[in-house]
Amino acid sequence: MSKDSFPQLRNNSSKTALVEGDRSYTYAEVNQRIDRFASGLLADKQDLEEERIAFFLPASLDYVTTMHGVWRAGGIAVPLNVASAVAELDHYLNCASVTRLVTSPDYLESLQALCNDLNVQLLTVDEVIASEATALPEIGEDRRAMMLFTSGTTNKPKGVVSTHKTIRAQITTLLDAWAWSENDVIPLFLPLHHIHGIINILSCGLWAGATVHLFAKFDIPKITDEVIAGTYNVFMAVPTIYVKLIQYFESIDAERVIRICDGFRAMRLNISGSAACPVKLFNQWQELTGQVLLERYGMTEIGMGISNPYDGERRAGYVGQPLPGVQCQLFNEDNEPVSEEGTAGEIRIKGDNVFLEYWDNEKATRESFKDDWFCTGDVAVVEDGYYRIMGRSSVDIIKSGGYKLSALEIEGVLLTHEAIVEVAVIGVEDETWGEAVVAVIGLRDGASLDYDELKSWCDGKMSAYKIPKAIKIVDALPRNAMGKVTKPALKELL
Ligand code: MLC
Ligand code: AMP
Repeated sequence: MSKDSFPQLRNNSSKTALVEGDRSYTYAEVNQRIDRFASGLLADKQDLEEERIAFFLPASLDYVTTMHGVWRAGGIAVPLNVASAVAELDHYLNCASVTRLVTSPDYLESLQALCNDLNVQLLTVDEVIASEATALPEIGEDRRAMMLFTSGTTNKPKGVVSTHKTIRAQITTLLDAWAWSENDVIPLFLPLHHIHGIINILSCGLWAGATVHLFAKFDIPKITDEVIAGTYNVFMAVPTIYVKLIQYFESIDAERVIRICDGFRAMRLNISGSAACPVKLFNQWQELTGQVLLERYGMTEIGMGISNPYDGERRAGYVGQPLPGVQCQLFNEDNEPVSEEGTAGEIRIKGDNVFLEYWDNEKATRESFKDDWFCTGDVAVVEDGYYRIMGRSSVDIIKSGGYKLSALEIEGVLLTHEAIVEVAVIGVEDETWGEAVVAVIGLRDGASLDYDELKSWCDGKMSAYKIPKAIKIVDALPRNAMGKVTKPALKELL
């Protein structure tokens, strides 16, 4: 495969690729470390032949080393959510038949028992790295490269598999569309088990030869200090981050607010995505910083599909137009293409950017495509040439802080609580999170439950961001004639 088809670090110079805390690493250093890691993974093998190697690592040099090392050695990279409860990892490791899990020394103790149970080898990056690089395999671009987990409407996340070609297409369309260059400097604070952080920020940045500053979490004081210092010229985030920045401005002195806003004003680009950017937020951000947010639409299965333009009108409340190389068509409920403006339809996508398959789930893969179009489940309308996302039909998908959460998955965990006999989890409109998770609960006779008690019970059983923000106890959940809980009716009860 030509070097150009591989999702790689294209620069090999003394230019800074990554900044982590007070350390920085050049492209040459990172590349060399990746080669040694890939060699260590291979040991005496020629090629990992799509072995699934998972990693549980925050944004760090080690993360980049592992991701690219797995790619260069011919494996499938399975990045895990470091905010996951250990109990949730079981599904990912099993589903992907992971053989090795790479982590940092900090997590070894908490992961060891699970790895023993599943017969997965647990390793640190330093344990894998070989003393010198050996020959690495040639890898065809149609080979599987990465598996990310996404919450569907079923209660267990599915493994979305992309090939090297998919990843390259997802990266290269954005490099042109958003005018990436090696002069760019971007902070990365989003989680690295989703495409927003992995593709749009980390992979685009490294492919462009830019500099990526890595943060294990969204550390507002530190990141805004750097914004004041003029460190970054590009900023990409979910709407909740912009809301949190505005809330932060309300808690600090006016002079610092001005300096932070000036820092944003000087940037070449601020992007919002992963969830709808409310028009109010779009306007507030423009008033504060002069930045006209570029909103775009994407999905784990397709990378980015639709984007407002870099040059040209960025319209509040709209996601723009299909990106170059991405075919996009709306379809009505009768499965017919919608061609006129103003008529809503489901977004369907074709192109090299579309994933290969759901891992080990031929049925789900088959059902998600119609006539070679990938069916996103998102409904949109075109108005004056721009797409507007109207939402997705399932009430069982909650959109919170840029995450897509499965209500059924959360219900499944809550039902294991001894006081709970029935539960419905719903998303309730919320200014900060987009939607906040709320659980409506029916209790066993004579049982009682308060919110704090439930919240601490949930700790360790699910990622913190899935834990309901509020609960409501009811005598009985409203059900339809089929006995199914009517969630829209529930929202009216709150
Ligand atoms: C954190 N909390 C959340 C939450 N994240 N609650 C609801 N929804 C969320 N998403 C809760 C925690 O449980 C905690 O609760 C409190 O908020 C503070 O936690 P924190 O970790 O300190 O919060 P913070 O760092 O501010 O995190 C907010 C965030 C994070 C916005 C940075 O949620 C995040 O990184 N979201 C982005 C997810 C993402 O990358 N999505 C892209 C998917 S890809 P308590 O009670 O303990 O105080 C995709 C395709 C595409 O969708 O188009 O991009
Ligand atoms: P995920 O499955 O986690 O990759 O999340 C993808 C989903 O996020 C999409 O199917 C959309 O529902 C939603 N999404 C992404 N970007 C936007 C946006 N700009 N506006 C509205 N929804 C969005």
